[in-house]
Amino acid sequence: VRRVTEDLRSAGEDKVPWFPRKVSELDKCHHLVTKFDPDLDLDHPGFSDQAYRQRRKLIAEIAFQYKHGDPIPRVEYTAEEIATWKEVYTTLKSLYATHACREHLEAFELLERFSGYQEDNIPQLEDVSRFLKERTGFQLRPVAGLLSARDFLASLAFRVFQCTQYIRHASSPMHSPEPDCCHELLGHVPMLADRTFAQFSQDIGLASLGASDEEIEKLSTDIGLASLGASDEEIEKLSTLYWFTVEFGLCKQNGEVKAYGAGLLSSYGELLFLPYAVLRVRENLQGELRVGPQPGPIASWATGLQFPGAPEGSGDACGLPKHSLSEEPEIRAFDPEAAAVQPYQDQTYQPVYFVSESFSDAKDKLRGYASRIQRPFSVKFDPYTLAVDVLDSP
Ligand code: HBI
Ligand code: FE
Repeated sequence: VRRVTEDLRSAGEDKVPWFPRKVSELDKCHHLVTKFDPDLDLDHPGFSDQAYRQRRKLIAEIAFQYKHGDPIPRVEYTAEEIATWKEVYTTLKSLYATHACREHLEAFELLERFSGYQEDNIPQLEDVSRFLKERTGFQLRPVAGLLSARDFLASLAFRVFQCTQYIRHASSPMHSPEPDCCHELLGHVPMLADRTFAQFSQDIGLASLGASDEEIEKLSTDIGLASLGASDEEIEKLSTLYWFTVEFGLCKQNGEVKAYGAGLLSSYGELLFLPYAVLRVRENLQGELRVGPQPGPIASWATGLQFPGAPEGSGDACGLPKHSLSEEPEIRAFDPEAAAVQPYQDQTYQPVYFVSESFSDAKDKLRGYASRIQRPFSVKFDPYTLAVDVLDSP
């Protein structure tokens, strides 16, 4: 047994699944999840629209052909696609001043000035990628749809954001079951222009590299070794952590609660709902917290229509949507250990939100969490070569 143990120890990194060591190897990180694919998901708004599905295939082809280092091919969007973008852009933008965090607002302004963010123009990924490279070194690469968590997180380790290029179906401008360019460009991109947030995102990615498969996990337990590398379970926890921060995170700014999660910043209904959530739970939070706008009635279309699956007439006297799991959402102080195992919702509003004191506080807490993940090696990103150095742990 001891010899096996030593073999495993000395082999170290060889005993964990393949993971990219340099940015060009992201060409192999292309495993899609078909959960919300318009060809396969009967509930997808574009399922019975052949023209939409054809269009999606055309745009997907760009992602399938793409190799690291290529300029991202431009898409000439149709008038219908631009009309969808316009509706999403104008509705969401009307909420940003009061609901979005400072970092998002600042980057958004720059994107409008320099990178083609306008209501009548869908920005081109190549232009946006250049902007991000200058700001934080993040770059985009086109992806055809929802990517496996492993591949998606691995890309973040290299400061690469895998970005969809197609737009949601015209019949449902305010909701998309899968990521689309509205979600990426309006929700994610402005945040990735912030240095601290960029580092936070990369740290989640680095923590995910080399997560071992169950086989190895079992073997290592059998021979009495501590876990060899982050397991699939660890990947699941990191994705959940990603969900409650990068997708649905809140932060405190000047005594107010603001949104920084891309899922919130690209969902009109849920973003609008935020002040109500804060009002209801304010007493549970430390320190005096105000909400931006005075809450007024929420338009019924923003509650009922936003989520087609929601029961008819759900919502209370002033039109507040009720949550599917709990009557009231909870807002808790950000804690990576708790966020990593919190069940989440991908069909309706979140039952729980985590609020960070600041991005650097969130980043420090995440680093602490990542350092407690057992791995037989450590990884270090080399910004000159965009490669990951794998170091044996002492
Ligand atoms: N794929 N294209 C794409 N976009 C995402 O935002 C995304 C993904 N795959 C997984 C994922 N996000 C997260 O939910 C985590 O599982 C990492
Ligand atoms: Fe996202």
